[in-house]
Amino acid sequence: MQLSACFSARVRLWCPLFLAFALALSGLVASPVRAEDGYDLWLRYPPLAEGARRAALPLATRIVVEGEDDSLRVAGEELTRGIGGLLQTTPPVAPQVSAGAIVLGLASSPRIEALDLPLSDLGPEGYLIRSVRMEGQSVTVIAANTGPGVLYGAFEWLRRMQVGEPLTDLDVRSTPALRLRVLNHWDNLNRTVERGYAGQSIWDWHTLPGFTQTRYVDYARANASIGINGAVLNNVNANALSLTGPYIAKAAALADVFRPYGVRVYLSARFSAPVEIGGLPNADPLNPEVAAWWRAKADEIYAAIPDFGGFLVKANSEGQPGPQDYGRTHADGANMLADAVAPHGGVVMWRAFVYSAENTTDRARQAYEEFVPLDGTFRDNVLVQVKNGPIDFQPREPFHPLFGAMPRTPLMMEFQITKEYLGFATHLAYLGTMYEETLQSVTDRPVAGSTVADVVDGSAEGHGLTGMAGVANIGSDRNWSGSHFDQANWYVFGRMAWDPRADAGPIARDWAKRTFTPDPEFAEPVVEMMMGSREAVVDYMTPLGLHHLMATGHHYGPGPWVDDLARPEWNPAYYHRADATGIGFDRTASGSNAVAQYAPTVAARFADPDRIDERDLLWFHHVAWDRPMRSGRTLWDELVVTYGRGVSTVGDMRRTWAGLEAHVDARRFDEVSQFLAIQEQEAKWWRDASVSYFRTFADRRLPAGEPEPEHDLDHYRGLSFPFAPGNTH
Ligand code: GCW
Repeated sequence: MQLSACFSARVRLWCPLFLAFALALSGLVASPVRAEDGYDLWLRYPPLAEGARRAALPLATRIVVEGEDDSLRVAGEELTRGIGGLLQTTPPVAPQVSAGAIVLGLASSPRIEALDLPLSDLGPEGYLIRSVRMEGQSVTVIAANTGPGVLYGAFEWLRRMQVGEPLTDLDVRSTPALRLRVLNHWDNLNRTVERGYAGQSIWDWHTLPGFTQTRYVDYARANASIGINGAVLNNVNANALSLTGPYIAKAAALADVFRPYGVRVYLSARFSAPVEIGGLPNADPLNPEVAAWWRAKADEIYAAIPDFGGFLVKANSEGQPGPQDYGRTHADGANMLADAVAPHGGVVMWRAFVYSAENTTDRARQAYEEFVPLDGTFRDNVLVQVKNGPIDFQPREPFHPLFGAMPRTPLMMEFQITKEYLGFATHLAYLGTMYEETLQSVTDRPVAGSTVADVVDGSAEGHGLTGMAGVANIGSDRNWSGSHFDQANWYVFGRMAWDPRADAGPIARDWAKRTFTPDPEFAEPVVEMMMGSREAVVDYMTPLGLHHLMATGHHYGPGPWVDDLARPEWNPAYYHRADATGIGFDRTASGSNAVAQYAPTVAARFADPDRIDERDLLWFHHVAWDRPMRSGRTLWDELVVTYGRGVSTVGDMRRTWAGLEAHVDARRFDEVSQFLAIQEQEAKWWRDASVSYFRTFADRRLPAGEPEPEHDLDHYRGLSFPFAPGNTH
């Protein structure tokens, strides 16, 4: 096409495109702004508004990196990248201090020592950011005892700049409350991800160790930016091959990429590996040959990965092998592995998510019954990893009764970031409120007023070894998490692992500002939407303490009617116990008495239907359909109204988002809009199916104004989704 042709009317429409293309090719104009696809997560560095940019320029004139250290180097790189984007200028990296320099340094470096800063009690990962005079110049010092500490400080400085917080007169210090802040990837070696909704596994095992994608670096950057310092690479339903030489080499290649970012590699260990890949006749933890095999295996791993973190183990749970196969206890198994990694400084994270096919007691009681008698018998380098609630990552559970009940054992929190039970990646549910609810729950154990956070951070029971695990929602999708808003759940997990007393709201605000725009006209409504979003899911899926009502296997959609599965506790009907008299699981003294596993004060509140928070009512009580609720409605009416409230909240969320189009790039705006539309449909499906089903027991009318379900119960029961994602069994 000739340029002159552009002036003819016939081709006018195509010409702007052609001109842009031609100019871009000839280098006359910058290439168009890259479409926002979510890849950059919260580490987006678009230019600040002009006023803010000008105010910040004198505070970022150069970067001084004090010391030879890989973490300092990448901290400098991140500042260069961040300042380059936000302030549209590239500060030189130079050794001389000048006004407005940012000085990154280790406590041990002479120029930092000369400042006499209070660094000694920052520990290995804390940092200090201070506006000081150094060699006669006003500078910002970011200092720590280790490289990762400095990197965390650099990310905090960038965060402040992104969200528009002051950067002058700084005196910021922060230390993580927990030592292990780890992601658990439930990733299989064939790249499927158990309960993963974001594409394939991020780990391309086939091309490792020869090829390490830049995505691995960006993964490590993202983790470091929120303080995550560990990654368990493979599924807890583990394949023993992960522990063979070739796979150790692959894990080592990842560890090399992650090391500058302070992220250590861990592996899930299959308990029967000595049999499967070691050729031993059994995996009995008290068999000296088995213990020797694990010691040699640990030595082999540490030779390849000197800072290997240790093992995560799911044993004697849902068909996984374990010490009980040989009549031994969880402690026997954990201690044997702990002895293998102890000489190298490693840990064992032994999961308490156990329930047994033979045991007919209430599933909610089983972990407590198996683990409490073992308190005090675990090695010093073992943590027992406990899910937030006693069943299984439900939209709402009361806190797990093990918290506070094993004072001589470090208990590590396990949250699920991937939304197995909260609408997969399509439903918008910010989990910060759920994490906060659990962490701030009062256990009244070991002392009155103790909270779950006090137990997890070791302060209540005097443990130095502490941690929090999050089941990752990360995959090969361009936006990492399967949806833009699910990135917030990765983000808030990291932030709460650093500070388990943090509130969910400010973290949501930070995330929204960094991920989209700091403009409060966008951020405020979005934060409000996020803060109510998980409650909406609870309302439309499992209101008032109901739980485990999802369809079988994949857990996609409602299946409250399922009652024919092999094991009783796999059936939703086992959990809701609806009948002509009422609904709910009696876990008081007249029922399973699981309530007695809590501290007496807490148990007394949960056991009293008049005192318990109604959000947990049907978790602990079988309640008559006509029981009056605090609203004045009967239970049946309240149930139906609550389901409906969940659906209408999603409608509100859609309207909120629709009003924010001007603030968001087209692609992300549209993708979120489409997911919200799916969520509204599926919320209604949940509500309609559940109401249709439970009314067969309640045999009562719907409360006035509540619409009839769209279809009859048979319709909902007949739906089937054989290929719903995340179900890799
Ligand atoms: O929530 C259940 C999941 C399983 C998972 C198990 C666990 C890894 O449905 O897929 O297996 O929990 O936590 O071990």
